[in-house]
Amino acid sequence: ARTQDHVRTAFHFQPAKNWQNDPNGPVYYNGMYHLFYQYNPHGALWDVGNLSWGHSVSGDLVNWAALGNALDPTAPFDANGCASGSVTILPDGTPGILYSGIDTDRRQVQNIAFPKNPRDPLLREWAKPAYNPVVPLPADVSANDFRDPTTAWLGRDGLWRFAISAVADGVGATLVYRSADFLRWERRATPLHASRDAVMAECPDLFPVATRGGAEEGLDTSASGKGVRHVLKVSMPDTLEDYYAVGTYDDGADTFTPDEDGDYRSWRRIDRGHLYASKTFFDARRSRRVLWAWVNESDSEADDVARGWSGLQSFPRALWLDGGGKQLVQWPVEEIETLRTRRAPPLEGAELEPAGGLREVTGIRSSQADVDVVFEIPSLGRAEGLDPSRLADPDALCREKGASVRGGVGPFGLLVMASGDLHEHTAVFFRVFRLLHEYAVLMCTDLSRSYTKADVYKPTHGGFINVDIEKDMSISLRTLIDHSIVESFGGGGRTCMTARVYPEHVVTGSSHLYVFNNGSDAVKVSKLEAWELASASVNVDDDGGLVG
Ligand code: DQQ
Repeated sequence: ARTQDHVRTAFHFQPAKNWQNDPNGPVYYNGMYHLFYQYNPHGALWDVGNLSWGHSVSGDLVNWAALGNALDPTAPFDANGCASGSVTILPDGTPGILYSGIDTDRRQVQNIAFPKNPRDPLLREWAKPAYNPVVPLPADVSANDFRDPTTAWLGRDGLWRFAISAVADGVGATLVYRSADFLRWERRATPLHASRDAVMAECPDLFPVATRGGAEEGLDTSASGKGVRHVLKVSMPDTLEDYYAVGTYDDGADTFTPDEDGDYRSWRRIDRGHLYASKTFFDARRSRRVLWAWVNESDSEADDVARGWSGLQSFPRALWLDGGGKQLVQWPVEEIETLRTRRAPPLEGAELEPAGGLREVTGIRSSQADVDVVFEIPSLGRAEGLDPSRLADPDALCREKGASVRGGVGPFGLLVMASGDLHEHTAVFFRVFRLLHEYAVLMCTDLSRSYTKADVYKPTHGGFINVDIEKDMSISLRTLIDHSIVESFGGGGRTCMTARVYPEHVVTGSSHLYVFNNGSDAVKVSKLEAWELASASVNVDDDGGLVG
């Protein structure tokens, strides 16, 4: 039976126990989805010297069966850790792992691995050829700053490329290597992208997106030509945030040119909350690009050790380029609907009165739920004014104007993982501001009342949503609630916000779900679908025990 661990999730990917971080080598192969991940098989804390690649398979991206580790730090070229990397399907159908090893001299080098038995549909065992590393540490790159090779792609010249994070001669860069046979690689003279802004832009990901009017389809990593743009994404270790830019990839020079100027940190965010080291793959079964990302803990290491595990993966998201061609849109993969059990009685048409409107969403276990709600606003007349300079820091604005601070249009939204007395609750809400000639829609996740436990990191997440509020006069919100993680998708997935919560009321009672309105105008709930989600089978063996 599931241990009474109130932090453990019901439908997010996590190993049965121990530490996990980055998603590695996600791939759809032979009718099954594989997820590898940075794994410490010996405990609940990160220990780079003991990093293995954990490995699970799934038929639906929701239920997962744990397999043995795919890579362990056993060879001279990875003795001090098997760090992050990717999987590429070669023309003959063989999957190849490209990963960073920390070798016996603690240098970061790039290695290759192939399935020991290519006929094993589960790809349980992987062989690491003795000729590794296939890319040793270059002379101008520091030993600690050369890692995270991407899935490789083919240029129109039929040559392979992969991108990799490096600091070369003091410049944070994303380098490109090229090969005819996937074994012998040569570095391109110029980086894919370089910036003095970043000391080390980790976990790069370069992928194509379709430009046809916000087409939701995904493209194979090697796609190029008409109707294709590219996205370069990087992870910045100092702020633990993922950034991306839409731009043009030139497969002649192997360069990426972002549409919008500026250094990495001025790029757009994959998620305005707590999410890092994201990696996408092309899901050929459903022709979609799917994103995984690591969501670490906000509580103390002591708590993690006591629980025996640390780290979640975000729920897999399909992602595509929005109609305007400027930003990505992300949405939970539709397979999540297979977990929907009870549905809350409809609240459509409910009016939330101003200054304290509150309606409970009943009839479901709201600690594992999927909520899809649309708020309709009657008028923008009372929208608070905002100095345009404040657009630069939505987090600060959300901190300053939390869910309990009365507003004009908003705050309105959801209270999730709430105790019956509201002593603990996490607010996910919107506030509409009037600028000089237009309006801005701010989305916040306010954790200040999420849990009463002291000495725990309680950030406030904020982000503006790129929607035309004057045209729509409504704002949509989809929120996945799963015990200690709350993932929100505002504006149809234009602004995403992931939060970790550790409420204590769950020990003695159940959680509650509300819609609320602290604005000066009434707000109407024009749509609300709230489903209880069943627990998925995630890395548990058939008798429901948790396998290590
Ligand atoms: N985590 C891995 C590195 C990567 C970092 C090691 C990002 O390869 O750069 O666990 O979280």
